[in-house]
Order: sequence, then structure tokens, then C-alpha cells
Amino acid sequence: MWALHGFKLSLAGFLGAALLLGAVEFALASEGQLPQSSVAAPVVGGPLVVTSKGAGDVRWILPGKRRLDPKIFGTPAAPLGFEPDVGLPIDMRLVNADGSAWTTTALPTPFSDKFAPISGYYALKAVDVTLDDSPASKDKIEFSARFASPDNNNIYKVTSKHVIPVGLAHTFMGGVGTNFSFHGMTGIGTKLMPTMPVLMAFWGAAILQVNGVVVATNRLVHVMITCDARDADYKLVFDDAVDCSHVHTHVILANIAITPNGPVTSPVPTGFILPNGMEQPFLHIMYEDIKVNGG
Ligand SMILES: [Cu+2]
Repeated sequence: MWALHGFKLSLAGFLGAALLLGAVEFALASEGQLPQSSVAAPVVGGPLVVTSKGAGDVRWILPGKRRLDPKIFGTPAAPLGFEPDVGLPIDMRLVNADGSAWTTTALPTPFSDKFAPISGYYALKAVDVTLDDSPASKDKIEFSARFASPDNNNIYKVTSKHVIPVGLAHTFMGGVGTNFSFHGMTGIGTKLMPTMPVLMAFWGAAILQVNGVVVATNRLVHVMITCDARDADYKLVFDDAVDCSHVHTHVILANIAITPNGPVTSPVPTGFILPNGMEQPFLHIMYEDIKVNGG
């Protein structure tokens, strides 16, 4: 059991995960610290309790390059979206033949268009009590997910009962956030995901089991229920094609372990070997058939 109060987590790790396959290293934490309150300010109308379940259509995201939205990343002549931690460095981008536009990330990322259908389910209860980051946040989660690897050789179980109440590169909203917009242009979370309305998101510390064996007790897990960010071919869309007529759930274990000294870069021990012989260093699981209740 870890004392999570006061843990400072940077989402640099998501970018780290994005680029890990190229063995590019990023600093985990920036020097500055976000505002945080010793007082756990309550959300208006709260506490808000969100319960959700998913099963049926479940997909494993494979590593791949992410197409770059000019609205988020600009052009080679006028680049945007290179902020530390959430943006994409200029030298991590590819350009088109005449150099007039960005095309994709230079390296494979967890935010690709490639996936494999798998089986799985999850159950979630999140309570959004506290408005913003505070070591005294009263936000709560109970999360459990099971899913198979694409080859069906591994069964994974991810459980989390502890929110991480304070972010560093950006707010974690006390651990649980509800009814906000996120990623893309917002500056919260990686810009490799489009700007999306979010019903609920949390950041927590997770236990990971593979085939019944606990392989990690300290993984950063980020779960979010968002408007649909995939098109009919399951390509990750740009901002203008996010579709709120359908919502889905993202479960992400980035290459970050939580330690008493803060977050450290550490590949997720997935045991899933990619065609190039590398072990996939992250988990990004999508649940498409979900139920959500809030109040
Ligand atoms: Cu997110």
C-alpha cells in the first residue's frame, strides 16, 4: 500500500509512451508545479457518482504512427503544439513531399489507427467530490478491467482503488474529473488525441495481473469515457470528426510506474510480443459497447 497523497504525476509519460518505441527519452517532470490547494474544494452539485460497464466490442490498440492535425500541430512554416509534456517536439514529426505539411509522428505511438479485436469487460465506479488538484482530494474510484491479448494467449486484469490526486504537467482534477473537454487543444493530456468532450476521466494507481499473476502493483492507469474519437474504419479522427452520438471508454496504461520518489519511466510488462520482436510497452484498450450512469 502506498501513500499517494502528494504524489506528483506528470503526463509527460503519455508522450514518453508515445515515443518509447523509438527509445527516445523524455524528462518525466517539468520544473514548475501547478497550482494546488491544501483545501479540497467541492464540485458544484456534487458529489457526482459515475458508474459504467463495458463488454462486447473491445479493441486492443497496436502501436502505430499518429496523423497530425494541422489545427493542433500547425505547419512546418508555422508549427504549433510542441509544448513540453503534452505536445509533440518538431523533430518527432514527418513532413510531406514538398515540405508544406506535417504528415505523422516520426515514431510509433499508442495513438494509432491499428487495432486488434479482443474480448473483455470492465466495471467502474467513480466519485467526483473534489474540483481540482489537492493532496486532500476526496475523489474515489473502484475500477476493474479484464481483457485478452490479440493472440488470446494472455488474460489481463487491471484493478485500481486509488486516485492520484495531484497532477504536474496538467491538472488531474483531484483524481476524477467529470463533464469537461480534454486532450487536443485543451492542454490537458497528449495532443496526439483529438479535443474531446469527456463524461468522466480518472488517473489512478493500478495493479496489473497477467494470467493470474501480479506483474506490477504501481502502474499509472488513465481511464476516460469520451465522445467517439474513431471513424467508421476505426481511424483516430481529428477534432472536427469527434462524434458525440456515441461514447466509448479508453483504458490506458502508459510506460509510467509510480514510486515513492515520484513517477519513473518504465515499460508496462505486457508480455505481448510485436512482429518486430519488441514487447509492447503500453496498454491502450477501447471498449465500444458501454453503459454510463451518473448523478
Ligand atoms: Cu485522456
